Amino acid sequence: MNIQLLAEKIDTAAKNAQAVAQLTHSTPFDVDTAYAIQKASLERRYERGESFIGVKMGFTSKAKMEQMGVHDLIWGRLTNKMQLEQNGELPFSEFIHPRAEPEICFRVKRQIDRAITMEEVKDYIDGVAAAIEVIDSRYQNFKFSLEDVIADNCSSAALVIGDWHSVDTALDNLKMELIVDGETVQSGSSAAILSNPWESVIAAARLGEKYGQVLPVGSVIMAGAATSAVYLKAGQAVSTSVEHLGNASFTVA
Ligand code: OOG
Ligand code: MG
Repeated sequence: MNIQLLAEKIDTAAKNAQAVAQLTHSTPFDVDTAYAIQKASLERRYERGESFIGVKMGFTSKAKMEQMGVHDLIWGRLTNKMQLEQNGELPFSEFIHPRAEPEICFRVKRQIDRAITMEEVKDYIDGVAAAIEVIDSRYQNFKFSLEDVIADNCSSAALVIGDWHSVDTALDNLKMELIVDGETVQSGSSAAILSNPWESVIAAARLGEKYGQVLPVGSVIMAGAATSAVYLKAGQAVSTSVEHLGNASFTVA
């Protein structure tokens, strides 16, 4: 199997906003190979000048697992090109079928290069924030297997992060809403994220160690959506409101 060729295929689909058939339909591969394809596709982005800014965790809530029919924790890589400014614009034409979901984001204070425990996790993080993740599967009809979504960098497409708050903010049961044009379209609790979003940081450290992805100082960890994701349309105003953490917002251009 040619990992570089598969990486090129999925990277080109993302770059040109052109959906492709699931890679495993023509070339079956396992989860470790899927992460190797993800890594190789990200190398292509880095060669174009993008830089790594952190990781996103996926399928950390039941709502997401059920919506997408995939039941394993996954992780993908985020780059600076994906990050929108707070109240910035998402250029709709650069995506295939983008969806938004409400998340919580963590900022790394001390380099994470190994698995960490719940007792020490706050030594490694210096901020938490409300965030929105925009996902955009490069596969037709937004349908994929576990291996295909991992190879596709877990549908990572864009993100916006709100103001940073203290790590002492309790995160275990915060109301989280996704609001489109002033209407609440999704509502849930941060408890839906692995019972407690801090568990996502621990999972990110464990998977980072396993797959050789260091999280440098200042990088971010997106904890995964608490609710289902919602399709976007040009012209919409989108925001997430998280109890005690404020908002993150963008408009769809
Ligand atoms: C995969 C990404 C899942 C999350 O927060 O659970 C994810 C997808 O749903 O396309 O980002
Ligand atoms: Mg997500």
